Amino acid sequence: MEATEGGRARISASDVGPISETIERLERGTQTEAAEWSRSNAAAVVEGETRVPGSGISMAESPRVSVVIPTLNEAKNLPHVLGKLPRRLHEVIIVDGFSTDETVEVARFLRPDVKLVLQTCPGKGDALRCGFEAATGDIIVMLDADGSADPAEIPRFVAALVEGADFAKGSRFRDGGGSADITRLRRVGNRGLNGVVNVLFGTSYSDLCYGYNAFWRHCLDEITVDCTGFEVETLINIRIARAGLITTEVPSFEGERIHGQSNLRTFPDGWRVLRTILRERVRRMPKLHGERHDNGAEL
Ligand SMILES: Nc1nc2c(ncn2[C@@H]2O[C@H](COP(=O)(O)OP(=O)(O)OP(=O)(O)O)[C@@H](O)[C@H]2O)c(=O)[nH]1
Ligand SMILES: [Mg+2]
Repeated sequence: MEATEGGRARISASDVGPISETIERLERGTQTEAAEWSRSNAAAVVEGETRVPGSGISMAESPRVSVVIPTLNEAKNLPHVLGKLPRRLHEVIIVDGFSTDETVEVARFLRPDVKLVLQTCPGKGDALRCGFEAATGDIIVMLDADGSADPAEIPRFVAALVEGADFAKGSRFRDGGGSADITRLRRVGNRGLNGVVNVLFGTSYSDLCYGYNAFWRHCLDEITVDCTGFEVETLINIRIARAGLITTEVPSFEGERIHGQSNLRTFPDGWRVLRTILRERVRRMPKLHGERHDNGAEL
């Protein structure tokens, strides 16, 4: 493996040995199994298929699904995430740029077909913006890389879109969802901010600040991401609602981050979310449309 100026190693074919050792060093036991699973899964992308539950369609036929995964020092978690991705995805996009661990090398090793995007500014919002720009699928799935979001739920999000939603919004607080990760303080903050959005924008969201969502690519026209940080989900949710697009909430279970620590800072980032809500409220937008919810409620 050859070192680059930034101290980051660059992978080449002859590096499979060292990277393999890295994977094993990173994670022994079950994690190594996950890495194995991931490598075979990458090959199966060509051969296997995943059916979209209830829709009778194959993800191999239509639609093409792009998964956008922002990463900041997630080398140890990536085997868990990439190893559980459904087969027959159109593309997997990792957006990095500021990791100081071997995130990029591990991603390339586990998933040789990964599309690697280097973000231009720090922050999850900027990473998603870059990932959306690079995505070429019909459906775009936003997935965290910390191991908390279960990639096996992707077909459920796709099914919600195939069944008529423009935006499939993950929710930890719908029946069937849950979280082992959210702290009491963040739960209270999320509920409060969620309530403010529902009042100001006439929505009936149940989980404002959740990173697991999917949408048809035409939604990109409405959700131009022009923020850099963790307020990005709030911005997207508000713009989707204001554009009058149909949202279905998909129950989702958030596990614990497997390795490392959250990059979210409760108070500064909570403040950024609140500022975003207020800014969006006064922003001149096209006329508000009533938006149908899956259960007929207005969003
Ligand atoms: N590329 C990139 N990814 C980031 C950045 N900050 C966070 N991420 C990624 O975004 C995802 C969520 O970040 P976490 O640190 O787990 O934060 P969290 O507490 O789960 O916050 P939420 O995802 O908003 O609920 C993880 O995959 C991170 O690696 C960043 O600056 N750049
Ligand atoms: Mg997290």
